[in-house]
Amino acid sequence: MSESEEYLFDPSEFEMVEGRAIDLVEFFGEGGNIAPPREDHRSGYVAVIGRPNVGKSTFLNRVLGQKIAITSHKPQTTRDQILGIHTGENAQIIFLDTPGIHNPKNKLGKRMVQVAEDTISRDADVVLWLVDVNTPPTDEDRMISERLRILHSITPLPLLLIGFNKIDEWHKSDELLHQRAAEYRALLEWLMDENDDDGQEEIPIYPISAVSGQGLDDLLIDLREFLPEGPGYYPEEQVTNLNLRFLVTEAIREQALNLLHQEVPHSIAVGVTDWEERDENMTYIAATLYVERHSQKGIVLGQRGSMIKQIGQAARPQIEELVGTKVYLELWVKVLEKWRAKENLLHRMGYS
Ligand SMILES: Nc1nc2c(ncn2[C@@H]2O[C@H](COP(=O)(O)OP(=O)(O)OP(=O)(O)O)[C@@H](O)[C@H]2O)c(=O)[nH]1
Ligand SMILES: [Mg+2]
Repeated sequence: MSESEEYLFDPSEFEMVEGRAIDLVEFFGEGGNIAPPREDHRSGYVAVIGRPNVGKSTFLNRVLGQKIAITSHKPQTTRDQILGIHTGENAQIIFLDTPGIHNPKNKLGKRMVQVAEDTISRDADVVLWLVDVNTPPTDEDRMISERLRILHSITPLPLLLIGFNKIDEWHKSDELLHQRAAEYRALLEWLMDENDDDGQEEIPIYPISAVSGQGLDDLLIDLREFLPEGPGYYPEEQVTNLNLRFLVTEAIREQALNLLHQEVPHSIAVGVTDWEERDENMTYIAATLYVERHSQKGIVLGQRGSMIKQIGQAARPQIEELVGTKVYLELWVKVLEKWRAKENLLHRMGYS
């Protein structure tokens, strides 16, 4: 065993929980079974953007009725574009969850913001800008408005809507809600410029709760109307295009975010290093958590391996649900000096 690598999580110490198997065909689709074009069928891409922690990934999971994206009360959880497919009677709405737009401090942060901006200007038919209704616009919201203005000056933005998320926590009057709407609309005055042919007359605002589900049905009805006519792009049973290995690494990262504090979870990248189907009902998975410094390695391991053990235990039920079998999980920790600042290491970690 190399010095920078330690094996510390012995799965045999844990009793196996019964895997709550999901139907993989339902999850990933059989492929090829694309719905034929129907009259009045609509389809397209909705980019879900906003500053970190406003609830974009929670929104995606809620709308899909399945957990695809990891979530956390800590900011900067999502690092990639996460595609989720919502297929209804007469529409297929493809949601693109994005990393929170923030002022980046390293190459990983820059890459995350780039992913969000590319999703807006390259992939989206509609942009849903989620904000936290309970907070007046923050510096980050103002920065997003400025970034949107710049993107719009290069390529006209698709239709932009605002989602007032976390409405379940709003206990103030309707009048104050209107005031809040005016505060956010004011950030987009430049888009409502009547001299701009590519501008918008109004910015629709949807009060929603990704946690309680409030307002989501109405939003979905309107989103459908805003999309162009077209066939479903994905088989109707398919929920995402993400591969299982990626989802497994994310499940581990989610628990690291839950259990670790400050900069440590943000310094972690997870890679699957081994994957074997041992038998019909048992999959062996080994994964490595990469950290940036030796001190962080100690924290992730915890006293006599107690922390990495906890991360593994917490991640395993979700992984078993994803894989559909019981899972034998081995976790390792490795130092990859300042990987978030180095292009080649970002690439190696799958962030390129
Ligand atoms: N009360 C309430 N909390 C919410 C709602 N939506 C999300 N949250 C919480 O807000 C926190 C952040 O949620 P995420 O979905 O991870 O936020 P995000 O916008 O994807 O964050 P990043 O990936 O970091 O950009 C979590 O603690 C969620 O439980 C909501 O509608 N109501
Ligand atoms: Mg997220």
